[in-house]
Amino acid sequence: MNAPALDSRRRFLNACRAQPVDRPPVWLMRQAGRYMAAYQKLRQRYSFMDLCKIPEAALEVTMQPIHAFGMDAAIIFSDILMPLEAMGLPLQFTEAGPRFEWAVKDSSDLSRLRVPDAGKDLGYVAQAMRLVRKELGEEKALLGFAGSPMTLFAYAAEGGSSHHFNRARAMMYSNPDLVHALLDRLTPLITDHLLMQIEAGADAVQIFSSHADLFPVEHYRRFNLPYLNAIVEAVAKTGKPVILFARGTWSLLESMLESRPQAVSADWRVGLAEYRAALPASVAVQGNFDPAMLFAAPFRVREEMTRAFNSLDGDPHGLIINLGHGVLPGTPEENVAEFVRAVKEYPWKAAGSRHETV
Ligand code: 1CP
Repeated sequence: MNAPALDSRRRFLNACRAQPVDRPPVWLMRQAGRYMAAYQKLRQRYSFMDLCKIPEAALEVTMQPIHAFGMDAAIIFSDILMPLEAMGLPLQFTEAGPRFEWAVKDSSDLSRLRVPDAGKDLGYVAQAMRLVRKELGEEKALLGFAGSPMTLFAYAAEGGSSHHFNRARAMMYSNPDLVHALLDRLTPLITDHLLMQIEAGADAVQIFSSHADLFPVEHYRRFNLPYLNAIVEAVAKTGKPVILFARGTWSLLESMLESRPQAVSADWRVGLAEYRAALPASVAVQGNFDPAMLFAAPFRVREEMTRAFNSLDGDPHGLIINLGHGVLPGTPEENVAEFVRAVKEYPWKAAGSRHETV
């Protein structure tokens, strides 16, 4: 017997809490953005920063993929780097990625940073969130997000985007006190930013430890874990689920679980069935298809996804379907449509309780 159909919001929240669902919810990291023609069109009129800071523009971009593809959840259009800009690091988004006017290199740079007020300096995110909440209605889920302390530190130390974050990695050895001092400044701001988004209507939040795989696990434990734990603990008091993303998920899994997220967002290197077997039954897994898969023909996308769902015995429990990282620029929109349809049309098993791993 099939479980009664749920609305997207209930389905998403049940999935985060590993409670019964009719099918897993589906959304994609970076579901709004450069691969969409509608986004490109808006970008001719607005800079990326304007799209983030003008609430009506952020509303429009946030809704574009929902209208086009019908995901179960929307994610507010913004960027993890906005809190750094609010701290006084002027930010530009160039063809080569984000660039700050200056980088944090020593303690005198640290003293140049402002102590922002999330409500005031990032208030445009909350305003956009309220607009999206209204437009989405009661039946779709809305996600807020932030970068993890270590991720924001890495961008601040590097002065922008980087392949290997060599300067950030070096600083962890050469000046750990400075790193901790910056993390101490970032943590309350990230916490307030997430709490503000929840107050403005987010049903859940995702924290991105995007480049965690570049750092030794020991450094994740020293320079991310305690700060992340404080953030997750503060969010937990609101009762809203936290989804924790880290690239390099499999090697970080034990440490990630120590932060007690409701869901772990996994990259694509290890299969969903392995994650399900490795995670406690109360923790959901989100993911984890290779973004490059979306460059194959639609029938291959469907085939790959069906194979992965079969490997889970069609059991939808504790599962949020997503990519293992963001949608890549140049991805055919038709394949994003197929990705969402493949989840909706798969013959999922009736809701039951997830098997305990032994
Ligand atoms: O139009 C443009 O050229 C801007 C491209 C763009 C977009 C669409 C950037 C610059 N950021 C975003 C939006 C964005 N960024 C969202 C929006 C909501 C959605 O997912 O639909 C989110 C959640 C992010 C998060 C983000 N920004 C992360 C974490 C996720 C990840 O990819 O690991 C990171 C690392 C960033 C930094 C950033 N901002 C922009 C780019 C291209 C990058 C990453 C790459 C780099 O370091 O060069």
